[in-house]
Amino acid sequence: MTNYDSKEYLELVDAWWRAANYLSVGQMYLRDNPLLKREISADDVKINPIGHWGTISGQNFVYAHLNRVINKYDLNMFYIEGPGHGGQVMVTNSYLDGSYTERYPEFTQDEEGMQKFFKTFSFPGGIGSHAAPETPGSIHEGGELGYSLSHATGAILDNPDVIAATVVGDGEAETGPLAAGWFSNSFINPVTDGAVLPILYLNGAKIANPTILARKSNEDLIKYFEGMGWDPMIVEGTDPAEVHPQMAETLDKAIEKIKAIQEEARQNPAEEATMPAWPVILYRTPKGWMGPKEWEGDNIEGSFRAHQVPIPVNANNMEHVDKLVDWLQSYRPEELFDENGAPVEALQNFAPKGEQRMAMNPITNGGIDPKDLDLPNWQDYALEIGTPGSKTAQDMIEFGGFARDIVKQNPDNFRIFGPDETKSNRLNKVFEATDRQWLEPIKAEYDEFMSPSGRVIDSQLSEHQMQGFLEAYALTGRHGFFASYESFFRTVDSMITQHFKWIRKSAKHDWRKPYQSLNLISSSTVFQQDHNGYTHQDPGLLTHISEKHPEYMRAYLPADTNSLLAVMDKAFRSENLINYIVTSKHPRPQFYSAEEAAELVDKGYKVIDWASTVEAGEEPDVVIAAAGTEPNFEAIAAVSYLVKAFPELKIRFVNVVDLFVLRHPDIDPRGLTDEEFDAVFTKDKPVFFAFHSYEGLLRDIFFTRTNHNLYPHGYREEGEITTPFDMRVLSELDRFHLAAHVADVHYGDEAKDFVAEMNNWVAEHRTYVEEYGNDMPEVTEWKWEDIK
Ligand SMILES: Cc1ncc(C[n+]2csc(CCOP(=O)(O)OP(=O)(O)O)c2C)c(N)n1
Repeated sequence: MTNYDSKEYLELVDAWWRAANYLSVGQMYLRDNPLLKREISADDVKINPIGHWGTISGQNFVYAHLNRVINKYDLNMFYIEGPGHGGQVMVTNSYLDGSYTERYPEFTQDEEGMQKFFKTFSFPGGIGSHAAPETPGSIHEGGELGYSLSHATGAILDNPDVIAATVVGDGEAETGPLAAGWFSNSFINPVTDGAVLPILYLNGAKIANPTILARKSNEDLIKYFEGMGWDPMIVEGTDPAEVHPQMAETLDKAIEKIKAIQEEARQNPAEEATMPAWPVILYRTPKGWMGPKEWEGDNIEGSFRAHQVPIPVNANNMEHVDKLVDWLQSYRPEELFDENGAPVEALQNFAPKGEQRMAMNPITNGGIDPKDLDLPNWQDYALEIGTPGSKTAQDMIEFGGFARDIVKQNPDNFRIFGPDETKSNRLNKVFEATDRQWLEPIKAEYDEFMSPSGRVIDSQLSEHQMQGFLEAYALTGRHGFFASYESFFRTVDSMITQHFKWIRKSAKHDWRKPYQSLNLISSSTVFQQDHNGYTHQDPGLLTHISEKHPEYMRAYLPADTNSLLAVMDKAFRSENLINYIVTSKHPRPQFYSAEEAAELVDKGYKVIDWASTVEAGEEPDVVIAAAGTEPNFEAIAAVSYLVKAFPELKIRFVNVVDLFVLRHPDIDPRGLTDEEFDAVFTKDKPVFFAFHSYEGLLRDIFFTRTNHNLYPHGYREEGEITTPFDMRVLSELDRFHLAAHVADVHYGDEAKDFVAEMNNWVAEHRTYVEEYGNDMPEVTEWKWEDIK
């Protein structure tokens, strides 16, 4: 029987740590001579050593100790590297336990493999310097700091046996998202979810500054964490001989506490769970621990100066190479690697086995038991349209019915996230099937739909947390969506970018399994902000995502309920995408039948015959196009004014749902060919495009097409607290401006009476809203009438 608590076992932990440190320093500086078997020369050293030493040895120490508790307690554990810039941590540890070689067979566990392994790190054609998608065992890049706790939590939801060991940098802990991340414990159910074990790594410094938390006393840190409901446990010191037993005892205590919490909670149903005080380890060791102590009189160990490459040795500067050699030899590599360069047997035995190696845990590669969603038929929720526009409904309310039944049919792998907005975004029907998961006390007389167990997590006002939860939930093989206000999606546009980069890079590795798509629903949009105004208006995320690689990005602008349902069905069935859906939650006329919606989503656009006056195959005088709910509504109303005044005008009306299919195939492989595009938008006829977002995106699309005769009517950065219709008038996206513009361009002076009439309506509208604070009957009572 192994005695995991013996001095000998801790010596093994120490040997593992030294081996990981040796490999990490080698990766930073060396391109050859990995075991220093011959005298080191400039050819052996990299010209540009790259790496972040400061975080590495301290994390290697944690990793070694986590291996110990995995062995001791037979754990299902994986590693999240908050300060992911310490890329060597995960690659060297996975190289040591053999998993790196299993993923990348050319990096053998011998001298030749080690040489390649050193050279490849942060080297052209090699691997990145972070815990990147190519890193076995990683679901978290850690390049953009702040999301480690959000990702850890998203991963362990509905994975009751898993522990996410999560190293949080003390610099990282100063970011808004990470500070918000400590509240994750309000949402983890000890019965049905796993556990997050945060290890706050107080190494004292960032790139060039001390860290705030590290300068606080242990007493203050304990108050801080206890106040947030955690059970803080301290590990600190500078002498490994003292810190090893401390870390071992503390991790034992933490693991035993997690097990005790779960065991006790699991005596009862999840609905009766209460919020436990989960352990958090406050781990205080010096930055750059056990590396160079000082350089030319300045402290390195313990200082910000340890952050990157701590001593100036490179192929062009070999003056102090002896210091590098001393540093590498200080780990006593001869005890760690055999003559051929393989880890010695004792280390191989120490490594956890199979999928218990953190780098091989299936949760980190597509999930433990990924299942497709069991989706109800979206058409069962579709509205009967009758005469287009005759019926009014709220798209998000109707979609809520579909989402409710998805929840019912997928009780443990579908979740809905939001920053306090599920109700505001009108997903009320979801609460017929489930509650909000919330482990804080519930006050029945004040609260609504709250329970320790539920499929909705929306009780923390943090877009970062919700985005991070969903990202990790999807990265670990589950499904869901995050619904938020359009303008505040901008607070996480950088996270969306990072996620896109992750799936894009992952797709290049055969061993990486595909991911569920990330479904982001943007409601409460720019054109209906009558009680919030300008601060709540920003449709610019569409432009932001349009700049990313098209294979991974979708922008959907469903104009009504049926289109939204068809879009969501497609989104839920997709893989490896970011589906960004912009939709309305307000009462709106409904235009498209389920059949039309299916075609709109399948092809991405459709010429709408009932709103066109030109026959199929005939050349129109003008094309009127729309993308988005209000743009579609206003453009259709504009058609009705034009048809009455100019019955001979040949109008082609087009609705666009999948915006990016309009792009040229040179830019987007899914884009329409020139022939297809011209067949809809013509080669030269004026195109009036009512558009939900900034007009530059449309101009960009048309720039690559033959037809440059584009008149975009999009959001013109004119915001106000005003009526819904006035919001459109301010950007000249309304029916009157649109119709006047079409007539003026096509008929010129001949249309001046009509243009004057439209301008009068705009003037009347202005007087009316300023008098009554409401939209005028000409607008509110307008109904589509058959034009055929
Ligand atoms: C959001 C974000 N802002 C800034 C940076 C640049 N940066 C990289 S490392 C670092 C310091 C990190 O300190 P800490 O989290 O304590 O990590 P460690 O000391 O363990 O390296 C900074 C500011 C970043 N990567 N992400």
